Amino acid sequence: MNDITVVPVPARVEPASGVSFTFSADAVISSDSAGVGAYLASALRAATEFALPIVEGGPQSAISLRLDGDSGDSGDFGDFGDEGYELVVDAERVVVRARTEAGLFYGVQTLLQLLPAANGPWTVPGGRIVDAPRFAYRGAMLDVSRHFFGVEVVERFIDAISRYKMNVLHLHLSDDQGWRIAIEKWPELATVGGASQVGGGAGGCFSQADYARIVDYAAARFVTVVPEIDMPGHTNAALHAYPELNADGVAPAAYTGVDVGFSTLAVGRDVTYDFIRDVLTEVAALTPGPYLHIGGDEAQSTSTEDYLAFLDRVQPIVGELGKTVVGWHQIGPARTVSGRVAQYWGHGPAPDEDVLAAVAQGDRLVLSPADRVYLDMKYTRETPIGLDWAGLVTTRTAYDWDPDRLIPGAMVLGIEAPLWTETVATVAEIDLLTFPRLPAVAELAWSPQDAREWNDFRARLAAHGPRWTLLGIGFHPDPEVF
Ligand code: TNX
Repeated sequence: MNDITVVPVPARVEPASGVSFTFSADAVISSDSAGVGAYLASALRAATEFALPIVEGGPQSAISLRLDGDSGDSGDFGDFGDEGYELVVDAERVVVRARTEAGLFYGVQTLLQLLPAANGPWTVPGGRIVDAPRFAYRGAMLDVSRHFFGVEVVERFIDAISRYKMNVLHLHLSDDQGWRIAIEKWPELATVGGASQVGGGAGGCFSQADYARIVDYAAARFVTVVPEIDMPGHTNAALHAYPELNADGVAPAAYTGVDVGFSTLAVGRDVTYDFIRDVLTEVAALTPGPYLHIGGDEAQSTSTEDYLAFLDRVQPIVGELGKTVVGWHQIGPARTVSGRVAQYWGHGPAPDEDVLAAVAQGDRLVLSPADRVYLDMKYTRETPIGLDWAGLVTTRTAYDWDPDRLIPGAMVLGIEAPLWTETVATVAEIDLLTFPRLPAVAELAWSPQDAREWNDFRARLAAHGPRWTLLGIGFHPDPEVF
């Protein structure tokens, strides 16, 4: 295990030199988790073409996935926590142990990366890994509003993030350019609000069954979906679908440009809150995870007074639905509610006043500094797509910082890399902006700060290029990495 190229780098690696395990065609798998066992078998069968039957228990198993709360002598990992695992490889077998199925899943991701990308012999280096995440919230966001992407594309994105032990998919489901989740009580959100996107294409909208499929697919990979309904700004698609949500009662035209800050729900009308309650009720019912993201960014067409009054009415609705509020950090000055999470997307050295207001109220933070982890920023001036308002973001820029030193006094729940899609219309374009920066953010969110070092990371990351190619994933050949 001396030269392993696992990303995120595990918290602790103890190589057993001269020891290794090689899968043979008659290897079997036993697992205490049917789901994780099946996931591993299907990944390994695809690569090895071995049968790899799943058998009941038994020490003879070549690969054994055990749910086991006792971490033995793993010391500082206690009982492995909610997501930790231990992976032991000796000459006879591979054993993954964890307290939860999520932990087993992460052990399996590590095991898959220890194997060759393609072609046997299927040898795993001997030794022991004990691993657990630094942050509980490790996410990526996909903006399906500016350009709509269907269920298969979202599932492919979930596959990508979960391979790197990320556990949150934030879906930006509404914005000026399109509404992307069907709401039974307000059907024209889908049919009218969903029929547009940047550049004038057809747009689209998830049915509730589509959304449920995404949630299930994510859950099978231990990914929590965080749905975002942005408000009171970024709402032109809803305002276009329903005139009564506008202060003057007149629906604006559909919007297919890329400006921000021009739309607002009518914060003084009661119907606005009926609308929000109906929408959030249906979205909450479809969402098993604890969070509802209510946006709150760039409400430049709402006065400060109206904005604060609006949030005082909306945030409690989220609580009544049994969910926790997440909002962009502009919600900081609004009176907090229990458990609230503010998502920081500022840039530059001085933390902004709004995020400090959130910290002062005891909100937890998800960090998405735009000049570090915005996946929609260009890598270099030559990157054919992407924006540059927060600067250029190389892989090293995304990787080389310490989340605990960004905002004084912050309680950091985790890290999220957002992919806004004003300039992103195809899967190839998603890939180009996502790889290799997403694995950099994943390691930032998972691995202990003192286990991360750019040159070491760069070398490990470079080994993943051929894996992505085999999976049909394109990437930016960042010259500092490859
Ligand atoms: C700012 S980040 C926005 C988005 C844009 C993004 C483009 C945030 C909360 N608001 O509306 O898509 O910049 O980078």
